Amino acid sequence: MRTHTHTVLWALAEKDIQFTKYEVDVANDEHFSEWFLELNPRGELPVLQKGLMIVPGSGRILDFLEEKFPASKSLRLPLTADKKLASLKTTLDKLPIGVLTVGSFLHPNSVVSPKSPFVQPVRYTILERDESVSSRLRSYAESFPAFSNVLLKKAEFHERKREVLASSQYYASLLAGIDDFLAEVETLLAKVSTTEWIAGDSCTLVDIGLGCLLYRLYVLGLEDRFWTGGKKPALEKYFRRILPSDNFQSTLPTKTTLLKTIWLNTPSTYKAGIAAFSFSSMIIGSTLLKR
Ligand SMILES: N[C@@H](CCC(=O)N[C@@H](CS)C(=O)NCC(=O)O)C(=O)O
Repeated sequence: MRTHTHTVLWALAEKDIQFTKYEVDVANDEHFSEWFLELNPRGELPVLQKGLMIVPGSGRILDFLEEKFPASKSLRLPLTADKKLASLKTTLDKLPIGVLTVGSFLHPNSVVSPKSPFVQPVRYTILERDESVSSRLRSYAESFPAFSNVLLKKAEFHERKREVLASSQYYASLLAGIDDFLAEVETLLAKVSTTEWIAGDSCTLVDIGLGCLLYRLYVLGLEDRFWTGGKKPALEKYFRRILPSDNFQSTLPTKTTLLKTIWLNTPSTYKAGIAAFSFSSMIIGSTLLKR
């Protein structure tokens, strides 16, 4: 589940807006195909289409939903909310979640217990795909000249990103930056320990951004690094409260989807290993039956 898409799905659930979901096949670069680039030349998810309106980018989609569905529950911060919450939201929108994800695969020592679907073979495939993304972007730039500027800029970004991320020092400073941010969140949450959500009794866009960030850190296996074991008790309690809530749960991939993601992202060498393993257990099974 991609974090920016996750925020939009959660907002749609909170606002009870009906929609049809189209899952873009990122593993096969469908987000760099011509039809998708027509919707969002940046080749990024999510994109929302309503009639003739095309809205790319989670921030713009969330604003659009607030504006165009005034009858649905508002997710805006109440006017009386602590001013620090608005600046928290601005920081949340800027956090480099994709960079953090790839960094956690390159520097696995900070990771304690990665969750599904980020199991080892999938991490391997994502890293491999990330390594070749800039050269793929350069060839798409040639195939689709109308989008070449933005695709070439993206290619440069990914090259720089890999260079910087190779340094464990850089990655450590990224984690430290996130830790500082979460420490600020901890202070705010500790002040409002009696309310269900960060700005009172109703879910807001800050909760959605924060909840999706915490969920991503959790599936990457970074919760021990940041909040469990008494490191940030108010944050831990907040995340535990969000996780089972109905609207949040409705946005999570089902077990079948997760298994499909894992299978599609598992290199064939691993698959051969799994097949060989099941074949040998079948033989053992039939030998036992004969006895
Ligand atoms: N600013 C955009 C960022 C979206 C974004 O980075 N999406 C990621 C998935 S969470 C993506 O599409 N990555 C593919 C790529 O950048 O090539 C937003 O808020 O929606």
